[in-house]
Amino acid sequence: MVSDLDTYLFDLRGYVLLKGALSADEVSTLNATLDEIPRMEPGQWYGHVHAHSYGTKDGLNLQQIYEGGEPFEALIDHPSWIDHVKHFVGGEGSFDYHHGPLFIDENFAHFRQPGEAIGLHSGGYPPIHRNQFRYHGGRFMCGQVNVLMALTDISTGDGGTMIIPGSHKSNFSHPHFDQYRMNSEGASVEGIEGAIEMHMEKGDAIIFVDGLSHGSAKRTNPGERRVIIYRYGPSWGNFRHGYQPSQELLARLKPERRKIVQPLELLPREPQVEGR
Ligand SMILES: O=C(O)CCC(=O)C(=O)O
Repeated sequence: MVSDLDTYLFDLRGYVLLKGALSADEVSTLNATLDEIPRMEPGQWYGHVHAHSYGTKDGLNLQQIYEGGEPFEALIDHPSWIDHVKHFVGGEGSFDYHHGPLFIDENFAHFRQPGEAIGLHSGGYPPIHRNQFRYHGGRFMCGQVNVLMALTDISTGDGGTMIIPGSHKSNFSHPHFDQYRMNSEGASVEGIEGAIEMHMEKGDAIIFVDGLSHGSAKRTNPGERRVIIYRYGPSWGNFRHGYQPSQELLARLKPERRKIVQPLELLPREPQVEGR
Protein backbone atom coordinates (compact mmCIF):
# COMPACT_ATOMS: atom_id res chain seq x y z
CA MET A 1 0.00 0.00 0.00
CA VAL A 2 3.00 2.31 0.43
CA SER A 3 4.56 3.12 -2.93
CA ASP A 4 8.23 2.51 -3.58
CA LEU A 5 8.58 6.25 -4.21
CA ASP A 6 7.14 7.16 -0.79
CA THR A 7 9.44 4.61 0.87
CA TYR A 8 12.42 6.05 -1.00
CA LEU A 9 11.53 9.66 -0.19
CA PHE A 10 10.79 8.97 3.48
CA ASP A 11 14.14 7.23 3.86
CA LEU A 12 15.98 9.97 1.97
CA ARG A 13 14.30 13.10 3.32
CA GLY A 14 12.52 11.95 6.49
CA TYR A 15 9.09 12.97 5.25
CA VAL A 16 6.49 12.51 2.55
CA LEU A 17 3.77 14.97 1.59
CA LEU A 18 0.36 13.40 0.94
CA LYS A 19 -1.73 15.66 -1.28
CA GLY A 20 -5.46 15.62 -0.55
CA ALA A 21 -5.18 13.17 2.35
CA LEU A 22 -8.41 14.60 3.77
CA SER A 23 -11.41 15.34 1.57
CA ALA A 24 -12.95 18.81 1.43
CA ASP A 25 -15.90 17.45 3.46
CA GLU A 26 -13.59 16.05 6.13
CA VAL A 27 -11.72 19.35 6.37
CA SER A 28 -14.89 21.39 6.73
CA THR A 29 -16.35 18.99 9.33
CA LEU A 30 -13.11 19.07 11.35
CA ASN A 31 -13.05 22.89 11.20
CA ALA A 32 -16.71 23.15 12.16
CA THR A 33 -16.18 20.76 15.09
CA LEU A 34 -13.19 22.83 16.25
CA ASP A 35 -15.32 25.97 16.01
CA GLU A 36 -17.74 24.45 18.51
CA ILE A 37 -14.99 24.18 21.14
CA PRO A 38 -14.78 27.44 23.09
CA ARG A 39 -11.42 29.22 22.85
CA MET A 40 -9.62 28.43 26.07
CA GLU A 41 -6.56 29.60 27.92
CA PRO A 42 -3.75 27.09 28.50
CA GLY A 43 -4.65 24.90 31.47
CA GLN A 44 -8.42 24.90 30.85
CA TRP A 45 -10.41 21.78 29.97
CA TYR A 46 -13.37 21.26 27.67
CA GLY A 47 -14.56 17.76 28.50
CA HIS A 48 -11.42 15.67 28.02
CA VAL A 49 -9.74 18.17 25.67
CA HIS A 50 -7.00 20.24 27.31
CA ALA A 51 -5.74 23.67 26.23
CA HIS A 52 -1.94 23.76 26.32
CA SER A 53 1.02 25.79 25.12
CA TYR A 54 4.78 25.68 25.62
CA GLY A 55 5.28 29.43 26.04
CA THR A 56 3.48 32.62 25.12
CA LYS A 57 4.34 32.87 21.40
CA ASP A 58 4.04 29.31 20.10
CA GLY A 59 0.26 29.15 19.66
CA LEU A 60 -2.46 27.12 21.31
CA ASN A 61 -2.71 23.32 21.36
CA LEU A 62 -5.94 21.46 22.03
CA GLN A 63 -4.47 18.28 23.42
CA GLN A 64 -6.34 14.95 23.36
CA ILE A 65 -8.34 16.20 20.40
CA TYR A 66 -9.41 12.61 19.61
CA GLU A 67 -11.78 13.14 22.56
CA GLY A 68 -13.44 15.98 20.63
CA GLY A 69 -15.83 13.89 18.55
CA GLU A 70 -16.13 11.33 15.77
CA PRO A 71 -14.36 13.42 13.08
CA PHE A 72 -11.19 13.30 15.22
CA GLU A 73 -11.66 9.58 16.02
CA ALA A 74 -11.65 8.88 12.28
CA LEU A 75 -8.11 10.30 12.08
CA ILE A 76 -6.74 7.58 14.40
CA ASP A 77 -6.59 4.98 11.61
CA HIS A 78 -7.32 7.15 8.58
CA PRO A 79 -6.88 5.15 5.34
CA SER A 80 -4.83 7.95 3.75
CA TRP A 81 -1.90 7.40 6.12
CA ILE A 82 -2.34 4.42 8.44
CA ASP A 83 -0.41 2.02 6.17
CA HIS A 84 2.43 4.52 5.84
CA VAL A 85 2.61 4.94 9.61
CA LYS A 86 2.58 1.17 10.23
CA HIS A 87 5.27 0.72 7.60
CA PHE A 88 7.58 3.41 8.98
CA VAL A 89 7.10 2.59 12.69
CA GLY A 90 7.53 -1.04 11.65
CA GLY A 91 7.38 -4.13 13.83
CA GLU A 92 4.72 -6.20 12.05
CA GLY A 93 5.03 -9.88 12.99
CA SER A 94 7.38 -9.11 15.87
CA PHE A 95 7.09 -8.67 19.62
CA ASP A 96 6.55 -4.93 18.99
CA TYR A 97 3.14 -5.90 17.57
CA HIS A 98 2.23 -8.11 20.52
CA HIS A 99 -0.44 -5.75 21.83
CA GLY A 100 -1.27 -3.95 18.61
CA PRO A 101 0.34 -2.15 15.73
CA LEU A 102 0.80 1.35 17.14
CA PHE A 103 0.25 3.80 19.97
CA ILE A 104 -0.58 7.51 19.73
CA ASP A 105 1.45 9.29 22.38
CA GLU A 106 0.20 12.81 21.57
CA ASN A 107 -2.67 14.19 19.48
CA PHE A 108 -3.69 17.81 19.21
CA ALA A 109 -5.13 20.59 17.11
CA HIS A 110 -2.86 23.61 16.83
CA PHE A 111 -3.82 27.24 16.19
CA ARG A 112 -1.12 29.70 15.09
CA GLN A 113 -1.89 33.44 15.17
CA PRO A 114 0.13 36.39 13.77
CA GLY A 115 3.51 36.67 15.52
CA GLU A 116 3.51 33.02 16.60
CA ALA A 117 5.97 30.28 15.62
CA ILE A 118 7.73 27.25 17.00
CA GLY A 119 11.53 27.12 16.99
CA LEU A 120 13.82 24.39 15.77
CA HIS A 121 13.84 21.07 17.61
CA SER A 122 14.77 17.41 17.06
CA GLY A 123 17.35 16.14 14.53
CA GLY A 124 19.58 13.12 14.22
CA TYR A 125 22.00 14.55 16.76
CA PRO A 126 21.98 14.05 19.67
CA PRO A 127 20.25 10.70 19.04
CA ILE A 128 17.35 9.68 21.28
CA HIS A 129 15.25 6.51 21.28
CA ARG A 130 11.82 8.11 21.25
CA ASN A 131 12.06 10.00 18.00
CA GLN A 132 14.76 7.99 16.30
CA PHE A 133 14.91 7.19 12.63
CA ARG A 134 16.05 3.62 12.05
CA TYR A 135 16.14 1.15 9.18
CA HIS A 136 17.64 -2.17 10.18
CA GLY A 137 17.29 -5.83 9.20
CA GLY A 138 15.22 -4.94 6.16
CA ARG A 139 12.62 -2.87 7.95
CA PHE A 140 11.87 0.58 9.29
CA MET A 141 11.93 0.94 13.09
CA CYS A 142 11.13 4.61 13.70
CA GLY A 143 10.37 5.66 17.26
CA GLN A 144 7.88 8.35 16.36
CA VAL A 145 6.13 9.12 13.10
CA ASN A 146 4.00 12.27 12.94
CA VAL A 147 1.04 13.03 10.73
CA LEU A 148 0.51 16.80 10.40
CA MET A 149 -2.76 17.63 8.63
CA ALA A 150 -3.49 21.09 7.23
CA LEU A 151 -6.98 22.43 7.96
CA THR A 152 -6.20 25.80 6.34
CA ASP A 153 -4.15 26.63 3.24
CA ILE A 154 -0.56 27.28 4.31
CA SER A 155 1.63 29.49 2.13
CA THR A 156 4.15 32.33 2.57
CA GLY A 157 3.45 34.29 5.75
CA ASP A 158 1.06 31.70 7.16
CA GLY A 159 3.54 30.18 9.65
CA GLY A 160 4.18 26.93 7.78
CA THR A 161 6.04 23.92 9.07
CA MET A 162 9.78 24.10 8.37
CA ILE A 163 12.03 21.08 8.13
CA ILE A 164 15.64 20.31 7.32
CA PRO A 165 15.31 17.42 4.83
CA GLY A 166 17.68 14.57 5.61
CA SER A 167 18.50 15.84 9.11
CA HIS A 168 17.02 12.67 10.67
CA LYS A 169 20.26 10.97 9.60
CA SER A 170 22.59 13.75 10.69
CA ASN A 171 25.52 12.84 12.91
CA PHE A 172 26.11 16.45 13.86
CA SER A 173 24.13 19.21 15.48
CA HIS A 174 23.38 22.10 13.09
CA PRO A 175 26.08 24.66 13.95
CA HIS A 176 23.43 27.42 14.16
CA PHE A 177 20.90 25.33 16.08
CA ASP A 178 21.02 27.49 19.20
CA GLN A 179 20.07 30.66 17.30
CA TYR A 180 16.85 29.07 16.04
CA ARG A 181 15.99 26.60 18.76
CA MET A 182 12.54 26.37 20.31
CA ASN A 183 12.09 28.80 23.21
CA SER A 184 9.28 30.62 24.97
CA GLU A 185 9.92 33.82 22.95
CA GLY A 186 8.47 32.48 19.68
CA ALA A 187 11.77 31.68 17.92
CA SER A 188 11.20 30.65 14.31
CA VAL A 189 13.19 28.50 11.89
CA GLU A 190 13.34 30.99 8.98
CA GLY A 191 16.85 31.75 7.80
CA ILE A 192 18.69 28.67 8.98
CA GLU A 193 20.74 27.06 6.20
CA GLY A 194 19.17 23.85 4.85
CA ALA A 195 15.57 24.38 6.00
CA ILE A 196 12.58 24.48 3.69
CA GLU A 197 9.06 25.73 4.37
CA MET A 198 6.27 23.28 3.62
CA HIS A 199 3.45 24.92 1.69
CA MET A 200 0.25 22.93 1.92
CA GLU A 201 -3.34 23.10 0.78
CA LYS A 202 -6.00 22.30 3.31
CA GLY A 203 -6.47 18.53 3.32
CA ASP A 204 -2.78 17.80 2.65
CA ALA A 205 -0.78 15.90 5.28
CA ILE A 206 2.93 15.55 5.97
CA ILE A 207 4.15 12.25 7.39
CA PHE A 208 7.53 12.77 9.02
CA VAL A 209 9.82 11.05 11.44
CA ASP A 210 10.05 13.16 14.57
CA GLY A 211 13.83 12.84 14.45
CA LEU A 212 13.83 15.28 11.53
CA SER A 213 14.88 18.80 12.60
CA HIS A 214 11.72 20.84 12.36
CA GLY A 215 9.75 23.81 13.66
CA SER A 216 7.92 26.58 11.81
CA ALA A 217 8.06 29.97 10.17
CA LYS A 218 6.49 32.89 12.00
CA ARG A 219 2.96 33.73 10.99
CA THR A 220 2.85 37.27 9.61
CA ASN A 221 -0.46 37.16 7.75
CA PRO A 222 -3.73 37.99 9.50
CA GLY A 223 -5.96 35.08 10.49
CA GLU A 224 -4.89 31.75 11.89
CA ARG A 225 -3.22 28.57 10.68
CA ARG A 226 -4.89 25.36 11.80
CA VAL A 227 -3.30 21.92 11.79
CA ILE A 228 -3.89 18.64 13.58
CA ILE A 229 -0.95 16.48 14.63
CA TYR A 230 -1.10 12.80 15.62
CA ARG A 231 2.15 11.20 16.77
CA TYR A 232 2.46 7.43 16.41
CA GLY A 233 5.01 5.00 17.83
CA PRO A 234 5.21 1.34 18.80
CA SER A 235 2.40 -0.16 20.89
CA TRP A 236 4.50 -0.25 24.07
CA GLY A 237 4.92 3.55 24.18
CA ASN A 238 3.46 5.88 26.76
CA PHE A 239 1.78 9.27 26.77
CA ARG A 240 4.09 12.23 26.26
CA HIS A 241 2.22 14.55 28.63
CA GLY A 242 0.56 12.00 30.92
CA TYR A 243 -2.97 12.33 29.54
CA GLN A 244 -5.13 9.24 29.54
CA PRO A 245 -8.06 8.34 27.28
CA SER A 246 -11.50 8.66 28.87
CA GLN A 247 -13.58 5.55 29.55
CA GLU A 248 -16.27 7.06 27.30
CA LEU A 249 -13.85 7.28 24.38
CA LEU A 250 -12.54 3.75 24.91
CA ALA A 251 -16.10 2.41 25.10
CA ARG A 252 -17.20 3.98 21.83
CA LEU A 253 -14.10 3.30 19.71
CA LYS A 254 -14.16 0.34 17.36
CA PRO A 255 -11.53 -2.27 18.34
CA GLU A 256 -8.96 -1.28 15.67
CA ARG A 257 -8.95 2.31 16.93
CA ARG A 258 -9.08 1.37 20.62
CA LYS A 259 -5.93 -0.73 20.12
CA ILE A 260 -4.06 2.36 18.89
CA VAL A 261 -5.37 4.59 21.69
CA GLN A 262 -4.83 2.03 24.47
CA PRO A 263 -3.03 -1.09 23.19
CA LEU A 264 -3.06 -2.79 26.58
CA GLU A 265 -6.01 -2.99 28.91
CA LEU A 266 -4.51 -1.88 32.21
CA LEU A 267 -4.65 -4.26 35.18
CA PRO A 268 -6.18 -4.73 37.64
CA ARG A 269 -9.53 -3.88 36.03
CA GLU A 270 -11.09 -3.45 39.50
CA PRO A 271 -9.22 -2.37 42.65
CA GLN A 272 -7.98 -5.53 44.40
CA VAL A 273 -8.37 -6.21 48.11
CA GLU A 274 -5.36 -7.91 49.69
CA GLY A 275 -5.95 -11.57 50.61
CA ARG A 276 -9.07 -12.07 48.46
O1 LIG B 1 3.64 23.62 13.94
C1 LIG B 1 4.38 23.17 13.07
O2 LIG B 1 4.23 23.44 11.90
C2 LIG B 1 5.51 22.28 13.47
C3 LIG B 1 5.05 21.14 14.30
C4 LIG B 1 6.06 20.70 15.28
O3 LIG B 1 6.93 21.44 15.64
C5 LIG B 1 6.00 19.36 15.83
O4 LIG B 1 5.25 18.54 15.33
O5 LIG B 1 6.76 19.08 16.77
